[in-house]
Amino acid sequence: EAPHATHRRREFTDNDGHPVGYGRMLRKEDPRFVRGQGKYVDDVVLPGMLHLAILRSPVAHARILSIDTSAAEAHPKVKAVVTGADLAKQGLAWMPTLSNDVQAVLVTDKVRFQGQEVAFVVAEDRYSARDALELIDVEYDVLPAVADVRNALAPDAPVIRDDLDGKKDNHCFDWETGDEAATAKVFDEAQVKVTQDMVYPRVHPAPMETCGCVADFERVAGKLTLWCTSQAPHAHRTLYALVAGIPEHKIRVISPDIGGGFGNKVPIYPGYVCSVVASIVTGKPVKWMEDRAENLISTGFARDYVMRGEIAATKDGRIQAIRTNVLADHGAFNGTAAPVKYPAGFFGVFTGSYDLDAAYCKMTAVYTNKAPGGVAYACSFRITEAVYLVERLVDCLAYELKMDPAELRRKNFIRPEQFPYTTQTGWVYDSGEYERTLDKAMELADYAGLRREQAQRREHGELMGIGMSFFTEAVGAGPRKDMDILGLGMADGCELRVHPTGKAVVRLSVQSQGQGHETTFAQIVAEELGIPPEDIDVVHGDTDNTPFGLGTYGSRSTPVSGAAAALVARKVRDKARIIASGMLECSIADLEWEKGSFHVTGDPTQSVTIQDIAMRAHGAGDLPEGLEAQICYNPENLTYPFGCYICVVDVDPGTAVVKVRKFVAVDDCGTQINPMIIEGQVQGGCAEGVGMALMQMIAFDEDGNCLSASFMDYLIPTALEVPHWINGSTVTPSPHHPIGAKGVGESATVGSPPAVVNAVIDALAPFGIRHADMPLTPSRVWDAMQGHPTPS
Ligand code: MCN
Ligand code: CUM
Repeated sequence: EAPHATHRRREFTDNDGHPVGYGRMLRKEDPRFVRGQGKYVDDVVLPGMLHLAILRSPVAHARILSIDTSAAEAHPKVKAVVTGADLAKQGLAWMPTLSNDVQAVLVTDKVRFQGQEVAFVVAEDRYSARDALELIDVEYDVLPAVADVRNALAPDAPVIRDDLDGKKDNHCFDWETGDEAATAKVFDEAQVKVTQDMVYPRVHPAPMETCGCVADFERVAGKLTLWCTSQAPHAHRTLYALVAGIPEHKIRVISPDIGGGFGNKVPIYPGYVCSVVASIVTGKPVKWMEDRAENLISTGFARDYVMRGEIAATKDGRIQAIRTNVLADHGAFNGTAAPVKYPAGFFGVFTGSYDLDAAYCKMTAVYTNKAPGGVAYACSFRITEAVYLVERLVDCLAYELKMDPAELRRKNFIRPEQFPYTTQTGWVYDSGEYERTLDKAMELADYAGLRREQAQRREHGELMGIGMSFFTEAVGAGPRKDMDILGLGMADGCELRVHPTGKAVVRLSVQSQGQGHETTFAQIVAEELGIPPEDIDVVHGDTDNTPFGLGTYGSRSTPVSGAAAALVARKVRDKARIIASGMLECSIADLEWEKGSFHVTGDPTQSVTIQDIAMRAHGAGDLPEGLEAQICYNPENLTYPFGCYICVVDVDPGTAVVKVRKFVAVDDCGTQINPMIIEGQVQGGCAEGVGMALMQMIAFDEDGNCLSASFMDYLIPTALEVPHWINGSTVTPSPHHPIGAKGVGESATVGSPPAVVNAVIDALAPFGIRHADMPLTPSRVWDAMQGHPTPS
């Protein structure tokens, strides 16, 4: 019996009795969340803390003639009132956006969207700060607004960005991908061509917690601490250093618990910068928290693409090419969050899951008098729009060919032996077994049975619809050679330290907003080291205590940071092996690893556990270092998760109300770390998809007034609008990811809207309708049933 055999490894199992680390483990963070013990930004209260409130423009487009702040300054509890002119004196009136544009922190010349930041007040309490906003007198010279993207390039359209040198129109950028000539040739010769215009309306992530921060600038130390609702604390810190000129080591960004991000918390908003300025000016900590209306009208929107899609095929349904022309509404400032080389995000994956001969996209992006942002809302960098386009087009083609949409998809899938597969727009899909996933979804939904039921119901005038979507996503940006945000390469660091008693701490550069990282990252390390997940602490969201990395969005945490966590654990295991060889007095080559312990090959009794090794690593003697490691992981490629969704709806013929009756989601995100969390992610995303497809739109009137500034108008789906979800999965590991995992956090928001819309259109087949635009509210569905095109 070896000296350490008394510490025999115990068999760690999860709640269902599965061995650690991967499996359905309950979330470690939930005990604090369900008890109301989460610590969010608004829970931060510092001695002497002041409160900031922002005055926002009531109109969408206007020159500022004058601002009178004297009455506000005279308010007894007001400490400071700051306007754009004040910021301009410090060179802080404008800040860079994530897309190399500039955005006004506070208006200096003119207002460019309703809700834009005009001035701020700092006061002793939140109420006084808000009261004092009423005392500021602003004279606006109102200008005509560009509220409809289709009018943005009209010759007489007012020029929104006259701040940009020589700007004479509202053109933002052009972008194209694919081979125009080759695609035109396929279209010229094709037997069947279908063209469909469609709009992906502007929507909003609307997380439960709005955006906000507490800025605390300590004058003596010259150090800024910023508690902030940030999905990317490290990237934000660097940008503050570059913009505000505060040395980077004197900035600490802390993202505490985040009450949902969904992309809303990727950009840097003027409110954060104002708070930093306010703390510097007053010498006190300053808190700013948006209210719901501010969040909905002024922060990162999503989508807003007007698309024309064309699909070419043979008569028997072989899809040959897809062509698309997009008019993209970027609002008043281009704040798109995507790697800088990708101004249209990853929209290039509009070729979907199909093996095409050619593809081409031409895009024109324009400025309008609407809030900036772009790409936020569980979008995988514009893949939502791409997947919607292709999955609607395929259904339109099925409609014209009178083919079953499921069979049309099956016929055109990229086949397993074609992976790695380079698409006609240059993306290299890593792995996929699409037909298996399709089969599983059809089986779970009883697709054949549903079609039979539908035929019977139609005989009685009932409107039942079955919709399918099959999506492929590209998630996990970098690699850093191709992908950066404002020069910061998209890679992630990770540090792992095993304490003497065998407990561990892993430090991440990504930031959870509800995805359960405290659980799943512990599980990744547990799987590699055999330390139980409950013994592994996950630290994130504090730039002073975590390694540099680009943060959580585009479902990149698992593909990038998850890989880093696995590799850093393997690095620690390699060190442990050296120590074990000393303890067991054998050569390294003679050691075998079994989760949690090393033993001498051929003699399992000669073994040491990872806990024994940890103690030894910190013990007396001449060992050079403890049991810890750090790495930075730069991914080789993106990962390409995929899935098949089937939605069943009933449309009330009398009221045009759509009821989602059944929804099957089969996802393939490669190796699964925690299937329970994956299901939760998918169910949440499907609910968002139902919201977008049926209920949600950030709408504007012709003067650019936002009509969706509250949850009375911007409808969030509740338990009443969503069905009981049926989840399934297949597992096709990523060949280049160390544990074969792909991202999943945005899959369902991407994949579900077309499934819902396809189902509604299928239900309306008796009316001869091929398309109607989201959101398919009762009035829009009713219009469609009367043969009227939907307004958009
Ligand atoms: N996971 C897993 N096995 C896999 C893939 C993922 O167990 N093969 C787990 C992960 O370990 C993680 C979760 O699923 O706990 C999501 O992982 P991943 O797909 O890597 O996505 P991220 O963690 O990077 O999360 C970002 C993604 C995005 S971009 C948006 S937007 C979104 C989403 O996550 N915002 C969310 N899901 C959200 N869920 C909540 N509750 N709140 C948000 O704001
Ligand atoms: Cu695009 S929403 Mo998410 O990437 O944070």
